[in-house]
Amino acid sequence: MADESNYSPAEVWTWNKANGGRFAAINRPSAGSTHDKELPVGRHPFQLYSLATPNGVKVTIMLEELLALGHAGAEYDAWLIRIDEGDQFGSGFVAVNPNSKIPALLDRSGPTPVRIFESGAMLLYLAEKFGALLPLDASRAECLSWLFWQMGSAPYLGGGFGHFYAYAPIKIEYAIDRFAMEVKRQLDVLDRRLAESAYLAGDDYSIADIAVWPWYGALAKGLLYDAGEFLQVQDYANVQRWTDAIAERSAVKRGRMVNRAFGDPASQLHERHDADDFLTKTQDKLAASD
Ligand SMILES: N[C@@H](CCC(=O)N[C@@H](CS)C(=O)NCC(=O)O)C(=O)O
Repeated sequence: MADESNYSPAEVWTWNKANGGRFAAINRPSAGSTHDKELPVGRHPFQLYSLATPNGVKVTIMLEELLALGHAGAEYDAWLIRIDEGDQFGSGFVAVNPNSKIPALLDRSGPTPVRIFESGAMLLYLAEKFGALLPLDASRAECLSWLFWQMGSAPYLGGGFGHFYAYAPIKIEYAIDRFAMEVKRQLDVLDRRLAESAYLAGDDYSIADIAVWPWYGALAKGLLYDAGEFLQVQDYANVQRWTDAIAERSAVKRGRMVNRAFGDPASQLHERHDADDFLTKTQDKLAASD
C-alpha cells in the first residue's frame, strides 16, 4: 500500500474550513441554528421537512404505504429542504431536529405538535401510531433488529465507503479498502438473511425493508456512488431479488419522487401536498405549464 501521508495529528484539533470534499461548505464542528427561518406548515396532520436522499425516502415511502393501506390520518405535506444550501441550519428546522439533518417530521394531529427526528424513529413512530408494517407476532423482534441494523450499518456505507470512494478530495487506499470490505460484508449479511425469507422480518414486508431498501437496494442497482462494478453487487442474488420486488410497489414508486430535486424532471416532485400532485406537479409538468 502506498504511503499516502506524512500527517500526524496536532495536540489540539483545529477547524480547517477549506479542507475540500463534496460537503465542505455545509460541514462544521458545532450544532445549533445559523439563521432565523420559520418552517412552512400545511393543512395535513403530518409535516415532513426533507430531501429524497436514502434517509429521506424511507419516510416518504412509509407515509405513501400507510395511505395506500387506507390510513387517511397519515396525510402529509412534504416540504423541500435543500441541504446543500444550508436549510437544515434554519431556526425552525433546528427546533424540529436539533441534529440539523433531514428528514424531520412534525405530528400535528393532537393538541400539541410532536417532533420526531431520526428516520428510524419516524418509521417506528408511524408504525405504532397506525398499527401497520410492524408485526405483532414473534417476527416483531426480527423486524426491530433489522431496523436498528440499518441505522447502525448505513453510516459505514455512506459516511465511510461513499465518502472516501466518491466524495473525498483525495483517494486514500487504506480508507477505501477498509470500508469496501465492510460494505461487502454488510451485503453478504443481507444476502444470507434474504436466502432464508422473502423479506427481512420474515414473510411480510415491514418497516425493516422500508429502512434498508433505499440504501442497500440503491447500492445493489449501482445507483449509489457509481460503485456497482467496484463492489460486484450483481453477486448478491437474494438482495437483487428483494430489491426488484420492492421497487415494483406503487407506494415505493411514489415515495421515491417526493422531495426529489435531482435526476429526471418527471421523477421530481419537489413538494407534496396532495395525492394528485404526483400527476400534476412533477418538474416536467410544471415546466410545460410555464
Ligand atoms: N441518522 C439520520 C441521518 C440523517 C442524515 O444523515 N441526513 C443527511 C442527508 S441523507 C443530511 O441531512 N445531511 C446534511 C448535513 O449533514 O448537514 C437519519 O437516519 O435520520
